[in-house]
Amino acid sequence: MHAAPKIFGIILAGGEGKRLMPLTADRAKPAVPFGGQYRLIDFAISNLINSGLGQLVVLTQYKSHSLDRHISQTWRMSPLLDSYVTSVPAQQRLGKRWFSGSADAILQSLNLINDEKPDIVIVIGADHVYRMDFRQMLDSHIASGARATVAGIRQPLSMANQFGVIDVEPTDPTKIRQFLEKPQDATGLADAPHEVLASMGNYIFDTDALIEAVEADGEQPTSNHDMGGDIIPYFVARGESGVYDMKLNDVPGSTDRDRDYWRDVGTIESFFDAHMDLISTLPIFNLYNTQWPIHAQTLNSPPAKFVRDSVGRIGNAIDSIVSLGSVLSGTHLERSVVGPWTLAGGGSTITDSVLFDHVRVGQGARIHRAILDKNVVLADGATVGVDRERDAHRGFTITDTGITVVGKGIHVDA
Ligand code: ADQ
Repeated sequence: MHAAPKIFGIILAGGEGKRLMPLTADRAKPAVPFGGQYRLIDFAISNLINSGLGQLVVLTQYKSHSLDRHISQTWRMSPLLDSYVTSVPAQQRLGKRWFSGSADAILQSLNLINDEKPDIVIVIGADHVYRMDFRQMLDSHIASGARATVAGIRQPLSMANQFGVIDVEPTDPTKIRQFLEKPQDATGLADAPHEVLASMGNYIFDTDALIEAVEADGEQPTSNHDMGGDIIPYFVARGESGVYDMKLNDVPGSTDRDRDYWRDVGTIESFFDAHMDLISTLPIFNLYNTQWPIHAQTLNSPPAKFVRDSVGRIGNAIDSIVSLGSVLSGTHLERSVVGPWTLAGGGSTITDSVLFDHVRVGQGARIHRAILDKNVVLADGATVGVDRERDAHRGFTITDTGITVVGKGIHVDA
């Protein structure tokens, strides 16, 4: 019997997340809060840990302070079990510069791989909401003999320009024939013309192959040094790339509704929609699957509380998530997600909204179809998402579908 391969995990967490502004004004995209008590990166790390992988590094660069703090507070692992998650900033080993792309981030971090000497390296992104058992992808990588394997999932053709699009070899569906990064004119699949097989941005490499590829890429002055745009096409051109179809992935405890769930929450719209998926009565993504837990920071906080206010108005929540430490006093909350330590006062109404932590909502305030970042304060009687013109005039971000976003710490007057 062969010894199990030694595996090393790299989580790419250096993206700016421009399309999530203003939520990324002050923090890296993987550190953006999600679902009340999580941060986006918790999904990637939980999936790796639940897959039995424990040697993990997170490559950071852009506004990484809150991400670093979150990783050290939430993901301290046991040195006794030889498990760790550490965050590693751009190390400027190859000159005084930051990472110029995700492949450059790996090139600059090759010392980490050389120290661990793994057989296989898993490289994944940090900003998706999903469950995935990477052991199953690993089995497929080993069985196919590919030197690089890309995880693929079906997505609407209309979104093809946001993804790497995989064209599988007709005679061998475990091999990639062509890979196009964010094509403008993709064609649909033969059996589903309105869908494409999209790269999930999750890859498995034989270690020597990854080192060879990022070193060769580093010598190319015209390269963007991008995993999707440069490294995967390098393996495809050499006929060495495999594909793992996510529909084969069977995560313990998944329901029929959330088995195929995977959301790139890179835009305000998709971020908002993914929250709404959590709170539907039969959740489209089930946070309550104890067989494949998504771990979050342990909060040393009292429970959430719902009370009448001083004049007897009822505080209640319907079809909502309310995190620890929050108090709704005479507040009506519906179809919303509320982060930790948020306080809402009597006669206020919050509908179809996402509130991060430490938000203060004054008496009689009204919030509708809005995202409120940490430490936002609404004065008594203030509104957000009710009068779009006024919101725009106050400098809030408003999306095409009318979601109002209020940035961190802003005070909203009546
Ligand atoms: P994108 O998400 O557009 O497409 P990218 O912006 O490179 O690609 O982000 C991928 C991951 O790498 C993210 O987690 C990001 O934070 C991180 N990252 C980006 N630049 C980095 C850097 N310089 N240092 C460290 N980390 C960095 C990718 C693939 C597509 C695929 C989609 C799936 O390129 O082929 O379809 O992901 O969403």
